[in-house]
Amino acid sequence: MSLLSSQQRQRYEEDGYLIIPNLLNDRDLAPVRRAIMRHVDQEAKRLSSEGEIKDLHERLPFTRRLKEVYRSLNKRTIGWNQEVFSEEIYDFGVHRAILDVSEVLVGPEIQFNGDYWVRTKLPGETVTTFPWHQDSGYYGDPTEFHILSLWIPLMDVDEHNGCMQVLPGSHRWGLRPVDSDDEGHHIPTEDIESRGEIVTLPMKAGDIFACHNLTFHRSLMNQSDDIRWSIDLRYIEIGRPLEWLFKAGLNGFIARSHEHPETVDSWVDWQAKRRAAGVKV
Ligand SMILES: O=C(O)CCC(=O)C(=O)O
Repeated sequence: MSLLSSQQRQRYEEDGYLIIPNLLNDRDLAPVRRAIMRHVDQEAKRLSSEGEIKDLHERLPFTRRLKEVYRSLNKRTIGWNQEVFSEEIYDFGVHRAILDVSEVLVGPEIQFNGDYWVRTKLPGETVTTFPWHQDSGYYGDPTEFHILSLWIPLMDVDEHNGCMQVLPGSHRWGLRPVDSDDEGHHIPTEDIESRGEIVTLPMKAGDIFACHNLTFHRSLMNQSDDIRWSIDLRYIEIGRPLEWLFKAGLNGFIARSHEHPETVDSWVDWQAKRRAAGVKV
């Protein structure tokens, strides 16, 4: 039986997004949190050995440690990709429930496109407060085809700690022109808010926000005291061109194929593909 009802699939097609409640549990999310904490620990140790910070803040929890490690530094990042490249992320990318959802929305032949990001959304930070955008607005030309983005919070999110907002149906507006702001965000050149109704998306850890690559969405500022962690994954049909990601060292892997199951990539295969793109793994 499919994980999504035909009504949910229809809603995704009509609105360009779908909230899938309660798809994952804490055990599913734990390995992603572990990969993140490992990198936070490496960052703290590196900064300490370079004399940039005095305290490793080792006792602080997932929701606080990076904030304290970065407190005195002017560190800014829109997210982590290679930093958390690991078997945990591979396993999460091929998580059965995630691939079952992707199969309903993308089709049975699925690539994980490598453009995944852990968002280190620190309190009050502007660089991780993403203004209205279509994911394709970041890609430029080569995205005439459907890319499914799955945005997965690692904690409960609401308006206070920086949840997502969406303009339903905006995936039917085509790819709108963009400009860059001072933070490197790609922002629309027109007033797109006046064209649609803003829907705010509070979510629980374990819920998934599925979003079409042309759907306008944004994330609110994190006004809480804790870090708002999330991960976003992207899936496309096998056979769609991915050279533009390969050039950026963000190549992915074949995640599921009913037609040619022998072509599905293992963790070792994915590492080899990243190496072939010139990335140190
Ligand atoms: O995580 C966020 O705050 C926003 C991420 C986002 O908009 C995206 O990945 O397209």
